[in-house]
Amino acid sequence: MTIALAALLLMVGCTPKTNKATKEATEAKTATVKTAFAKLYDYRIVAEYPHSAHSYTQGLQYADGTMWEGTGQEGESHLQRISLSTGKVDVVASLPKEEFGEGITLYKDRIYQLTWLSRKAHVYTLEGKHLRTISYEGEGWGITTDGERLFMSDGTATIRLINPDTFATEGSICVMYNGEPLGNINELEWADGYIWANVYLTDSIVKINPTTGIVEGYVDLPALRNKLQNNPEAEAFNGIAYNKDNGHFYVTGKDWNKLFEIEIIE
Ligand SMILES: [Ca+2]
Repeated sequence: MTIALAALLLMVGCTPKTNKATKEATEAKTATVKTAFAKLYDYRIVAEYPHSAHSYTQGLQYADGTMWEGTGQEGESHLQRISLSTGKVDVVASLPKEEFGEGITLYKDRIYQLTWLSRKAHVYTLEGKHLRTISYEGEGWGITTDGERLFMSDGTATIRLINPDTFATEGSICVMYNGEPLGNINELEWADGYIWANVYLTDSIVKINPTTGIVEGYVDLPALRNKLQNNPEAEAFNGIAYNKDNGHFYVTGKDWNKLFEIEIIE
C-alpha cells in the first residue's frame, strides 16, 4: 500500500462510544477486526479511453451502455454523459454557480448528485430534468447504492446509510483498514455486494464489506497516473464505475486525460 494511504490511518476516524458496556463491545469487535488484514489485489488494464482534462471528476457511474460523470469546482459542476470512444462530453445539467458538485449515483432511473458543502443533493431524470433538491447534514463526497439504500461518504472513515426519499441517516459503517479507521473515503461504487472506494490523496481503491466496514482488499494504481501524457493539470485519482456485464471497473481522475477500464484480479 502506498505511504499516503498508511498515513491516513492516523486521522481520527469513527467516533468511539463512551459508555462502559459499549466500550467493551467495541474493544471486543476491534480485537476481531485487527486479525482481518486487507489483501493486495492485482489488476490488468483492459482498455484506455480519452477523458476530458477539463472534467474535475467527482462521481462516475456506468449503466446500460452509458457513462455518467459528475464534476466539481464552483461554476464548473455538471452532470454529464461521456463517450468512452471519443471522450466527448454531453452536459445534461449544471449546478448553480456557488455549488461544488460531488458524487453521483443512479437509483431507480433517477440520478442523485451530491454537493460538497452546500448540504444539498439534486435529483434528476435520465434526461437531466431537475426533479427535486434534498437537504442533508455535513459534507457530501461520494455516493452509491445497492438498489435499496444509498451509501454516502463525507471524507471521514464513516459511510452513512441514507434513505433515498428523505435522505435521513438510517445507519453507518466505520471503514476499518487492518484494525484502524481509514479516513478520506471518497468516490464510491457498489459492485457484487461490496462497496469500492477511492481514498482521497492516494492512488488506491479499497473493497469494503458493507456489513462489517472491514477493508477486505485493495488495489494500488499509481501506474495509471504514470501513463498520463501531456496532462500537467492531472489532479487526484478519483472516480470508480462498475460494468456488471463483464465485471470490469472504470477509473479515472480529476482533470485526467485518460479513463481506464481495468479487471481486478483477487
Ligand atoms: Ca461511482
